[in-house]
Amino acid sequence: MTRPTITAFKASPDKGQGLARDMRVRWALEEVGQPYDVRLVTFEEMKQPAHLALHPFGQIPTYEEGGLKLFETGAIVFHIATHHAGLLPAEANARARAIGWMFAALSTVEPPILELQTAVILERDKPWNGERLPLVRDRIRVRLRQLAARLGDAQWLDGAFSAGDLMMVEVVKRLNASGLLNEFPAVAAYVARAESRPAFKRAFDAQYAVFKAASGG
Ligand code: GTB
Repeated sequence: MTRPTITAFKASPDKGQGLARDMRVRWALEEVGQPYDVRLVTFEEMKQPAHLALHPFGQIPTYEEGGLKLFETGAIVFHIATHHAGLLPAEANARARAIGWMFAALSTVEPPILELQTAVILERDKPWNGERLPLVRDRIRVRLRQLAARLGDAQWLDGAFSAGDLMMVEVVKRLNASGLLNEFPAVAAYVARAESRPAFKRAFDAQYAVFKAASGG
């Protein structure tokens, strides 16, 4: 594989806490042992034609590899997982199920979590926010309860760690600040287990180094 280049925030609003979505791509690349380059972009640059040619919605991350230009973390992680060993099982049915978990993370579990972020950050001054927040939190609880039930005593969602777990953990760990994960110890332990993987740590450290360098540290 040609060495890929991804984009990430020059100044991530999370101050390097690994919440921006380039973490998903960095982590996948670290899991499969593929070195990569990072081009940092400002919010202004993300809305300029050069970046919009890579990402029609003016967001990060993007992924360039030879002639391939990709956006959307689901597509990028899937591409990495299909071109390297380590993130998807070889057996066809197990592979299909792992891909299913990637979709479940992005289309079933992530939407209410994004709603919560919207409610907390963008809608906090609305007069109806006090009524909306508990509804959204309950919608997330439903998903976390179902996820905990499926995990049971297992380490990962379906056999060995896969791109499905990577995506699910990336989605669920955005709840860290909400306190909701504490209500579901099996899910919290699942996230902690994933975060203790050496590849996760390398990815986290790499994106944190961007914040440290920018803040003079
Ligand atoms: N569905 C797309 C994908 O999965 O690739 C979503 C991409 C996306 O939302 N990108 C965000 C972005 O570029 C960064 S990750 N936003 C800028 C814009 O839309 O103008 C979202 C994000 C941003 C900041 C934090 N944070 O600071 O905690 C967490 C997550």
